[in-house]
Amino acid sequence: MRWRPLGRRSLTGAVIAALMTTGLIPLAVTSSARAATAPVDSDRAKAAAVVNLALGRPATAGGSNGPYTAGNVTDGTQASYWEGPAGSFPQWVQVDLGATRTVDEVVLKLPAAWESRNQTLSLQASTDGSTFRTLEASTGRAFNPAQANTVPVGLASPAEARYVRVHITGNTGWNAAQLSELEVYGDDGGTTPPPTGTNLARNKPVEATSSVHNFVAANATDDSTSTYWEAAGPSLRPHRQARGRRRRRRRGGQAQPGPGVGGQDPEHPGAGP
Ligand SMILES: [Ca+2]
Repeated sequence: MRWRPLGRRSLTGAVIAALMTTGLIPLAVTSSARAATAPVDSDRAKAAAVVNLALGRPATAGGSNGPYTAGNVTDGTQASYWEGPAGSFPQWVQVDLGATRTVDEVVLKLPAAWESRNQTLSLQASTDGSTFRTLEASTGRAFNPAQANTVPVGLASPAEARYVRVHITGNTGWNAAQLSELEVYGDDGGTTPPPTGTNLARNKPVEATSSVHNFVAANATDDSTSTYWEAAGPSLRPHRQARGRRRRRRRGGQAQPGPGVGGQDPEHPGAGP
């Protein structure tokens, strides 16, 4: 049988498969493999959209009016709101997500029954809390009770952010900046807990003080009961020494002190300290 070279397509597939196996390229670059094994973007967006990364997270503002403090924008209650100092613009309110996340949508709310108004605002983001960049440029955003005073703002492209800030320069309905909820959606960073019963150690890195032959530590986390880890022999020596001393006592002999107690190793005379 004659050897036949692989066609270009087969060869490319083989190379990609080898690189994927060794982790040199991510799965995402192979569109056909991605379609077969990973959820498509729309599915991921739907799954991510149910997680409000800002809920319950610390919120701060440049200023507040009495009891209408910044924490009201992340308490999950649309009826409670933050309000900036009267007659003072611009104002800002921000949330700390606790870690840098990939954000793709921000939803702004005012109490659902309030009469309609426009607030001129921009969205900003930061990864360190001090340097902010613009996510969405300043524009008038319409809060309308017909839409439950809810304003979803889909980002033009996903952004890395730990701090998401709403910067407000005007409000047609009240002489102050106002916001009742600042919701942030995106990748939760894998913080969703795994299903109950998941073996968290499976295929994770593992170490041991020693091993013998191919009975390596990784055998303890490979999810196979037919492979096992075994420590190297020398680590068992103290037990063997103790057994030898017990035998000598039974024969009426005098046990010799072992290493570490001032004597010599009975198995290796001259090897003591
Ligand atoms: Ca609230």
